[in-house]
Amino acid sequence: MRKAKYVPLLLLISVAAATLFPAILKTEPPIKLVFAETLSNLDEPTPYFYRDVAHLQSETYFSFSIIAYNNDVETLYFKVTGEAPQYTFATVDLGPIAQSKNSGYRLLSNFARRPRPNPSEFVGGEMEETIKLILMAYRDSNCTVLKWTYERNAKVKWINSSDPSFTVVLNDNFNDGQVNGWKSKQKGSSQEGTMQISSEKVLSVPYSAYKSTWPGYDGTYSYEFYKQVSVPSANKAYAVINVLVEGRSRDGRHTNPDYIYVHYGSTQLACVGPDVTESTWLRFVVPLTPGTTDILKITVTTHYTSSSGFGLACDNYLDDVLIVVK
Ligand SMILES: [Ca+2]
Repeated sequence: MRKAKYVPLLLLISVAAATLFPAILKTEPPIKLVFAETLSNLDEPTPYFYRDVAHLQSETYFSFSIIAYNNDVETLYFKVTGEAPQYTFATVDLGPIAQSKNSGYRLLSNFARRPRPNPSEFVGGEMEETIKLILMAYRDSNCTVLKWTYERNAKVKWINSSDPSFTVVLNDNFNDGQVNGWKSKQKGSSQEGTMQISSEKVLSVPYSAYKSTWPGYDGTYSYEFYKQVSVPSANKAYAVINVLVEGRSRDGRHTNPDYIYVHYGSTQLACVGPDVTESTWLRFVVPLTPGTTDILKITVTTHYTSSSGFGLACDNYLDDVLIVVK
């Protein structure tokens, strides 16, 4: 009974506060863009993306997973591009987003490219640069009447894991034919298995760690590939993880890997998707907390399908997992 008395009073205070102090309410911009890769720090003004220059080709490509928001009162037509010294950005058409809706996760695949930075320009094996993503909202489907522009900066933190400033504390390249404690299981299941060794797809010859996954049913399921790691005390620590996913096909049907996430413990450090690029090595670089021991985990969420009762698996490969500290 006493509780019931207090509820209207609290409501009244909330309404009064909103009426008297509208400035304290968080105001949303008419349109905005967030990086899905950094969902854990969405409200940070400049989210960080990490890249490792070691063993990169002469040109490197960037893919971003974003969500675009339309907080306006009419449907708008969205485009996104970017700008930064040394970078070349594509302009991607995101299509219409209705009022008060968002685009959902969108993968800007190979959205930006940049010549490989020269490691001699790095200080202590690190280098930082700022990129700007520009979201544009138009009133018409031909994108001629621009209504809003929203800019969002992000930092790209480059490391050179081969730099003598860094100490390599883990190097799982699987080249001795051992899986080095990497395990796998279906998300939510207690049935744990070990990964296997493969020579089919490798980043460093002759072997990678591998797991073929098939849940037994058509539908969307997630599988986790993980290992407990110890990060020694240091000023900074990074993990570099290379992943290749490939869904199998038959009779025109295809099992489609959709998202890849990286977690350290319960913290999500990276997310790419939907419809992640298949059959190519994707490199994730994430910061770890020095002086901690926890589970380093890669999660792959896949749309599984079958044909004539034949389950089409997803093949998941892992190679050259590094942890470096300085
Ligand atoms: Ca290898």
